[in-house]
Amino acid sequence: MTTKAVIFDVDGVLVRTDAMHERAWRALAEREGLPFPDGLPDKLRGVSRERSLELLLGSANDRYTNEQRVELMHYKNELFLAEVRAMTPADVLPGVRELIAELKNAGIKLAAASASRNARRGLDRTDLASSLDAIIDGNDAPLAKPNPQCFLLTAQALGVAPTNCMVVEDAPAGVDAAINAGMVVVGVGPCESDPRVAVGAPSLVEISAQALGWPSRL
Ligand code: B16
Ligand code: MG
Repeated sequence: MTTKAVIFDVDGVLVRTDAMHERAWRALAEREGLPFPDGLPDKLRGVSRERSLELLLGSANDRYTNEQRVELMHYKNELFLAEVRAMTPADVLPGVRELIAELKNAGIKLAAASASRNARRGLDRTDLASSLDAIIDGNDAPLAKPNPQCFLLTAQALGVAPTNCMVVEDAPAGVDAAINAGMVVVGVGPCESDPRVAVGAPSLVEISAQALGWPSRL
């Protein structure tokens, strides 16, 4: 198998929006008097807004009407967007720009695929969008990870077969989605030691084009 494209997840892989999502959900939990257990932030990675709310509410799910749930998600999203509007290129995660430069030099196509309906804004604010050949977000791909839709649409947009794509993910739901798309996975952060990933590392600082199989020409 020849890898011709690398598809990056967005929140928690390219930009620091994972921490922004966490702060917004935490603020909502405080407003509602709900617990926010230590393990919850990692469970919210890569899953849709609707599923995130269900996980946050837990046994309190039955206490809320559908309209109230919509208001809760709106409140969280507004808090999140306030942070996104203040993003700068400093919010790109360590190692990202270096790896993108190396992969571009090696002639690899690059893309971003995210469950987030807000993903494009963060990529624009950080100037990463212009480095990517395709961006697919939660508006383009309404079927949330672990459904492979976002990765399959990204491969299609790049004109590369799914089996020639490599995905970089920080969330188990995203690893599932990539595997369901028939793609090889690089796991970072919480997915570093996931047994399903081909390469794992704490962050992209530790990953070079060479480690992914390409000779670096830098
Ligand atoms: P939104 P990713 C995911 O993005 C986030 O990891 C997850 O925490 C969030 O709930 C989801 O996007 C939906 O985001 O509410 O902004 O549409 O990791 O797939 O880039
Ligand atoms: Mg992510």
